[in-house]
Amino acid sequence: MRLHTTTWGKGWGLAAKVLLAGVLGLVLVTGKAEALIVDLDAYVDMAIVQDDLTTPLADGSWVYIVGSGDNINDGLITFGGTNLIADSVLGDDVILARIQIPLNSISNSGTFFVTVPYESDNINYVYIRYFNTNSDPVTGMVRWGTSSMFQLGVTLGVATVQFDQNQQLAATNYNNFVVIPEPSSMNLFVMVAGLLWAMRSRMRLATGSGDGSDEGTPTDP
Ligand SMILES: [Ca+2]
Repeated sequence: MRLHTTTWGKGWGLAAKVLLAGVLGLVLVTGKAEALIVDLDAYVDMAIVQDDLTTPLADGSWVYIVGSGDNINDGLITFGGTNLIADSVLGDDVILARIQIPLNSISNSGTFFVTVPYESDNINYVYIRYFNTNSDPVTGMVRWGTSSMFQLGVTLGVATVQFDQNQQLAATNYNNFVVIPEPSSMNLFVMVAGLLWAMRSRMRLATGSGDGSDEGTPTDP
């Protein structure tokens, strides 16, 4: 009887191993079919300049690499009328990377070079958005601009885009940038504050239960 049980145990062990191998194989195969991650080599050759059209953007200035499914730059989210949110996209646009000049380039050159992985199934076009500021996050009155849209052509798993090939890029737009807290984090803050308040009240009730003088009337410290 004991021997019989052991044999069953071995059988199950083998079955489990075969099943696990099958599941792993399936995960590997489907994983390969789904994620077509491609490297984008993104750079500018000529300096991105300030609004005087001469001075390169200072070291530390922000450049966002933005992808899109279609060939339309859908722009930034506006807030309170004319304010813009730097870290925002609309439509099918996706921020692929945020970098600071002169990444992988020489100081005061107003240029950069960066390799950014992206999903080639969803992203067919790419552009850059650049700011004449090193403020993090980008806030206040800031000069900025965007490049043209460039279609991505993948060769041997790499797409290469030089963003200044049709024009010298200049930060000539001038807008006020704001940062608003995300609704989810605001809700979390209110919830945690509420929990702390409830715990404080409860602790006061527990400690004050001896004399019963000021139970349930929490006051500010
Ligand atoms: Ca788009």
